[in-house]
Amino acid sequence: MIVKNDYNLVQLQAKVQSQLSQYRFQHCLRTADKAVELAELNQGDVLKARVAGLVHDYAKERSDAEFISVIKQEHFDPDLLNYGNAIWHGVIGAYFIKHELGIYDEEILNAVRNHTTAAPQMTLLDKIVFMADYIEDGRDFMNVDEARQVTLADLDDGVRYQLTHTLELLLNKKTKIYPKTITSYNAWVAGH
Ligand code: DGI
Ligand code: FE
Ligand code: FE
Repeated sequence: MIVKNDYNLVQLQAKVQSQLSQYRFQHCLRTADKAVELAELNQGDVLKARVAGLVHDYAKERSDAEFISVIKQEHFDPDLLNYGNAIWHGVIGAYFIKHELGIYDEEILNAVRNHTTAAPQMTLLDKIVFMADYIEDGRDFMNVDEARQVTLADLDDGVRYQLTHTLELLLNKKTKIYPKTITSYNAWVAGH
């Protein structure tokens, strides 16, 4: 078992790399770097930020069948079956990270679970990973520079920015929205 604060980052990187395409592995490395930067800026735990950033998309390239079998066998909320990889790779991804990478730190696992949908209540590490994923140096969506500026000035404003823009995107694409995405938006952005 990996002892807290005793992560073998070289070994961990190799394991993450073995599960991902080169393109997505590089995204994980950049997310880890950005998470460290945000942790330093916000007095967060730099090591946990690096580990969580590195592993956050660990399960992203698993097959739907593998996720479905874990949802059923491990008794996750069956409503998850109505969604897909976009939601599964974080929520169920934490299960793979725990059992395959031996990361038992619930703060890190929760940051992974919350990295796509955010959550009504977020820890500093949750926010760091949520935002690092969005603004890492390889991102090039429209307004990414504005997202970076807002986030570096105030992490909570960054969370609000991402929640607003992602919800807009999902609505425009008529994508099915996971309930937690809405409750996060309500908690962070919506007025009374
Ligand atoms: O895994 P990444 O691409 O690095 O980033 P991510 O995990 O933050 O987001 C993955 C995708 O999930 C992104 O295109 C936005 C989408 N998404 C966010 N909230 C929801 C969602 N998709 C669905 N179907 N429902 C949601 O509530
Ligand atoms: Fe992701
Ligand atoms: Fe990501």
